[in-house]
Amino acid sequence: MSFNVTEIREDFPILNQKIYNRPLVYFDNAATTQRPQQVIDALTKTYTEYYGNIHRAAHFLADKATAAYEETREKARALINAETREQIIFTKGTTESINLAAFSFGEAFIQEGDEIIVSEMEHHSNIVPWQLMAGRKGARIVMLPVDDDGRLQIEKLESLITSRTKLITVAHVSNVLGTINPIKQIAQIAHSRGVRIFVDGAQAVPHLKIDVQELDVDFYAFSAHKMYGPNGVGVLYGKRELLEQMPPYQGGGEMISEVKFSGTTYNELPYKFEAGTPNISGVIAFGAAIDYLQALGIAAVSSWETELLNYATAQLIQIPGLRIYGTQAEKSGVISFNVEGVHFFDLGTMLDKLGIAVRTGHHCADPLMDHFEIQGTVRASFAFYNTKEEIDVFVEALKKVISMF
Ligand code: C6P
Repeated sequence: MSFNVTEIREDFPILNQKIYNRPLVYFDNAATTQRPQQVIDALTKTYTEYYGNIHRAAHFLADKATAAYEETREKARALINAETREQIIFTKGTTESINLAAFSFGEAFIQEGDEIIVSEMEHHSNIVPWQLMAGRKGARIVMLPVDDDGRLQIEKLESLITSRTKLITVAHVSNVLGTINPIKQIAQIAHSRGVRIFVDGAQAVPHLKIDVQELDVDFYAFSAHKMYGPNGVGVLYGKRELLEQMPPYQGGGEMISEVKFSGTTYNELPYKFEAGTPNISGVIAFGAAIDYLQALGIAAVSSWETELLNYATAQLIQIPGLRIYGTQAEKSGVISFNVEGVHFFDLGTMLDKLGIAVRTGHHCADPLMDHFEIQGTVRASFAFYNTKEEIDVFVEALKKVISMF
């Protein structure tokens, strides 16, 4: 083990409690992670010491809040190795980042009859905004399929690209299958045909080292609440030449340069895309979450989570009638499964009564459910604060629940 999980868990007060009289086992980290005391303290400190509206006022509190807010922008830039801080746009989460990109990219670059390729394993957040944009612009959505291991059929990508294809959008890591997609390879194929690539990194940034320049992606989106930070904060990264050509997504304060009734000019990047008072304390506390992750080291986090994934998978595949969805080798710490003869919802409810938090249902990925011809799954998803002992408790509980049906 590359780091001390017992010590790490002491930073997460919420983990140290009993649910229905049993120690909490929190395996719903793909939905949202828990926050360390350092993030909670950063939030409290903002409200108790230097809260003021940013970028606007000439007083001490506002100046200090502005500096702390902009410091997080630099931390987010460094985390994903973006070229400049102006390419980091704060949003309220991955969903808003995708809606922003779909709207503004669509306005700038999509014409009637154009095509957008969307992978079959996408979360609804990375499907619906593109459908809305396609509806407005008269464009067409084309699907890139997965195979039965939950692997994207990259070999089909070349033939799906036509002279009308403008963008391909794909998750870096699937929230259902855990599949890690070969983003660099997809970007190379896309760029060789003059197509842009958008990457939904919601399930990747908390678990993998991300370098947007090395991956050579055009856009990258992620959420703070899935990486030990506050909810209501997210990031959209974009290549500067694209962001500069794209019109604002929302109008309001701070995104303008000058407003006249005869016409308005817009602020420079990134403020052009940050209308209104943002989640000031949330962004500042997000900085503390990035510091926390960086101090642990993403490589150490990744390797511990892979150990947990392998440990859990080895035990689960022994259970008769249990099928795991998502079996390709390159996988992050997410296990979706069903057990023959038992409804996923019943499994999840009974596990909850034993103190174990998992997610059940379609995981906001209906097209993927259709691919596997299922209504939903049970999903266990791991974070660096999880332990092998918790996996043992989970597997024992699961066997007990199955035996009751
Ligand atoms: N997936 C899950 O349980 P927001 O809600 O905007 O922070 O993230 C949306 C989103 C986008 N893409 C992927 C790949 C995601 O996993 C999610 C959120 C959660 O799987 C909640 S549905």
